[in-house]
Amino acid sequence: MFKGVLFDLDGVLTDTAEYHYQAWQRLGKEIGITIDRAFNEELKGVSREDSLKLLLAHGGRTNAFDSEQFAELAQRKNEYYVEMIQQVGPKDVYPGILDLLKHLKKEEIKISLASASKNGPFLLEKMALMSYFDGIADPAEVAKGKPDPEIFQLAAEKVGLTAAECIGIEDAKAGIQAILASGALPIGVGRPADLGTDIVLVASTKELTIELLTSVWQT
Ligand code: B16
Ligand code: MG
Repeated sequence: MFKGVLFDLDGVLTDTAEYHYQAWQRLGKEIGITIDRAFNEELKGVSREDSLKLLLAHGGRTNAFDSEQFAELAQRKNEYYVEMIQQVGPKDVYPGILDLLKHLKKEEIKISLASASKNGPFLLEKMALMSYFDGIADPAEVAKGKPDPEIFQLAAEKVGLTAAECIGIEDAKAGIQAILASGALPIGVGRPADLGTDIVLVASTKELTIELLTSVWQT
């Protein structure tokens, strides 16, 4: 039986992936770069700085900004994002998540956060989910973000486990690659068109029951 579940946040616990998209779109517009949802899939799970690099490359502006301007752009995007997440509350937790967390707690399965977001702890507090988490991997502590496995390995470590003893849940391509590389067992939330067909996917977090996790672990 798995001993821990490593949760991504944006796009798994709640819909903040949409706010990241809107914040990048707003910043992009200001510097003349248009992004659509297809391109946004490339940004999901990717750190703020790496996302900005991808955005600039997408607009053909890779070397257009010096390091100070780059930092200002990253900060500006975060300000737009932080403005939007002020309203997030317990009502915004995705369907099925609270039940899953409660069941995992009851079964004494460790719960850890493996989010690339530096706003993760703030959001857990806002959604009243903090008390369910036994550990949080701080993205500032990892040298390489998703798709590198480090954040999932750290999340497992934070609860005294190895990644191989855990299930990882993700909505992003980069995140699924990170889970696979960490040795944890992935479950994806999303569409095969975005996430591929080689791992178990659910279309909605409603399907993320402890029974499903157990059956995926046993197959
Ligand atoms: P921040 P996750 C990721 O969170 C988001 O998917 C990604 O869009 C974002 O750029 C990244 O966090 C960094 O977030 O700017 O708030 O530090 O999906 O890994 O929970
Ligand atoms: Mg995500």
